[in-house]
Amino acid sequence: MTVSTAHTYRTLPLPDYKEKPVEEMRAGAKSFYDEIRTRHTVRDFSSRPVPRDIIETCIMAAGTAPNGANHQPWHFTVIGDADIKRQIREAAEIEERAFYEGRAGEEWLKALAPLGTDASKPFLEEAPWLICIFGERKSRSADGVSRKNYYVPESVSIATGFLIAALHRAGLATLTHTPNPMSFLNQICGRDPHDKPYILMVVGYPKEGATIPVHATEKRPLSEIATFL
Ligand code: IYR
Repeated sequence: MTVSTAHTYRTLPLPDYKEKPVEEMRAGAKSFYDEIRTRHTVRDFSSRPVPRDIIETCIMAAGTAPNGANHQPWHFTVIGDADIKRQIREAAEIEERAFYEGRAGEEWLKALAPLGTDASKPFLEEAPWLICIFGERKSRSADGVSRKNYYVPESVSIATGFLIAALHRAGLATLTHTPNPMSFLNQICGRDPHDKPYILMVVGYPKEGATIPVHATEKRPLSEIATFL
């Protein structure tokens, strides 16, 4: 079988890598850790507005994530409109009620007990921005031809990590919300039924007096999460 490649393979010199002295590397690693460890998932959001351009820049950061075949199989639908947020809250709470009233099963509900979550999701209306993150199972190449995407869950998850880190760096709080199932988001966001909603990211300032569960601050030690061979 002959495989024809639509694109020629071209290269350019690594454009922006700059080696750092080891001490600077160490300091860089430490300062990133010190910054990211101050990120906490927040569930009490203020309704104070957040400028749209900050969200746009954070999404551009997410869009640089490594991904399958560089198809960039993601789409971020950003919702600031109060009416659409209300629709999302209503639809999400229907699913959440079914979840907490039994669909989750006993073991799952027991695992969630230390987080204190329940079916009520006021933050879906209170936070200034909701970002619905979709994975595109198919997309279009530059010449408009439909093509399959690869490693969609991995790509979307990595981009989501970048997005959370970018929003945190900007000084914003986030909640990685996952109503289950969340296919109602395709309809509300006007996305193709092939697109899969992965996460509904809630973004804004924490409400004054916001709290977090102690359980969420208990991080496993390095010796447990890493093995060096
Ligand atoms: N989607 C539900 C339940 C939930 C599930 C897990 I796993 C969490 O870490 C947190 C919540 C909700 O948002 O309440």
